[in-house]
Amino acid sequence: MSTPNTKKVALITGVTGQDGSYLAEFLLEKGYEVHGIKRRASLFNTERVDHIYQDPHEENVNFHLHYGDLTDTSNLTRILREVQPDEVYNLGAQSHVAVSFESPEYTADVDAMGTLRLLEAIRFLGLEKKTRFYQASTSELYGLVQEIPQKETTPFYPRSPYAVAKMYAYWITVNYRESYGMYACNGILFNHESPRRGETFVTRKITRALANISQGLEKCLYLGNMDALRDWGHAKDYVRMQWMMLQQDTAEDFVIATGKQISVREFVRLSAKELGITLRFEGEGVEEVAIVEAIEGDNAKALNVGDTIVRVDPKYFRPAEVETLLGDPSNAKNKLGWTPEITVEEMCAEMVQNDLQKAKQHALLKEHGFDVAVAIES
Ligand code: NDP
Ligand code: GDR
Repeated sequence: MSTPNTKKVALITGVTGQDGSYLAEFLLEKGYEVHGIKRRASLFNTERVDHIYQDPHEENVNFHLHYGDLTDTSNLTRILREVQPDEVYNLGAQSHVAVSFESPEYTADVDAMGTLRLLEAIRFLGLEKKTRFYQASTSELYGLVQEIPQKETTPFYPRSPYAVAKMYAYWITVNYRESYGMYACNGILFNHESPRRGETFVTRKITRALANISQGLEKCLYLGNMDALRDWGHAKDYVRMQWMMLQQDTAEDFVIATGKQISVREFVRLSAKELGITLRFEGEGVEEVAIVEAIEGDNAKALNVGDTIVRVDPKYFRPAEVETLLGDPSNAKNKLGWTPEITVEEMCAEMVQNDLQKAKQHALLKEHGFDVAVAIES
């Protein structure tokens, strides 16, 4: 006779992404049975979760992957029916703000309608009293900011197709909570990064490019708006909070942030410092450059004092920019006891060291005659 499953069951959309991978790890450690939805791709796309993969032929498997897509209602409904989750974390999204200007309709389909499809499938299956729902909302909702710092009550003013789509998702989550008594809530998360951050988001683009440049694999890093200010935290701290939000007596929306902000330029400076490089910034606007002023240690062996290693390329400017974001996490602190544990400096150092190790491996292969291509377009 088979024993009934007493473990809590979670379903994560976007499990192959940065947050999905950390959340899956976190929930497995808590003893959950974790199901994730992955998209079909022509190449393997499970790199971030390969280390927690469990062979389905083994016994006591707690991590399961299902093919699926947020644009596919019947697929989502079938997975929900099979999995019968206690908790759904909707992290799947076309999550790149700049790309949303290129693919606005697709972004709306996945980020806005995808959220509705999931909520409606939960309701259709009669799971609305059993299944708790977390929606990955975003500080991009504040866009053209109406108040500093931003908190749960600050009015929204989205500035991209991504943010507008996420605004629909935010309100449909609130609406299903109020209409059907579902435990459904929004985490309004400010930017959070890690060594697993996608390579085209600005922090990872910086740490990766500077590491490559330090080893002679690239010549120059091209950026857009270096004046942009962000409140950057670490993804590990933020997924913990996603789980906490689903463990309360009543569902509520929370801002998750560090309460500190720095500019993109400052993040470049911090990353360079971790490599032993002191940078001098010169010029303004599209003429701005960063020049190597001093080198310490032996990490930046491919560089010389006077080299220009950062320039501006206007192609990275956005049609509408979000210039400044700074969150007020006091509600999360007071009601849930959550505070971030990792500072932006520590996070930056971790990201640089991770990319430096990869760059050194590439450089070594190159030195020994192996032709390794380093993708640099971002
Ligand atoms: P990532 O871009 O790293 O991950 C996004 C995930 O969504 C990936 O697993 C991706 O799959 C998946 N996905 C994309 N399109 C679809 C689709 N059509 N159907 C199903 N899955 C899809 O994002 P993050 O992990 O950084 O962010 C997680 C969530 O939190 C996102 O919703 C994002 O918008 C939101 N958010 C992120 C913040 C941040 O700073 N990181 C801040 C605030 C909100 P694949 O791997 O195949 O591409
Ligand atoms: P963001 O993150 O748009 O805040 O969205 P991103 O790292 O892409 O940009 C942050 C800021 O840096 C400026 N910037 C550049 N950005 C990129 N990507 N590439 C560049 O070359 C560059 N140069 C300057 C941008 O203009 C911007 O001001 C992230 C995503 O994770 C969203 O899914 C999430 O909702 C928000 O954070 C909170």
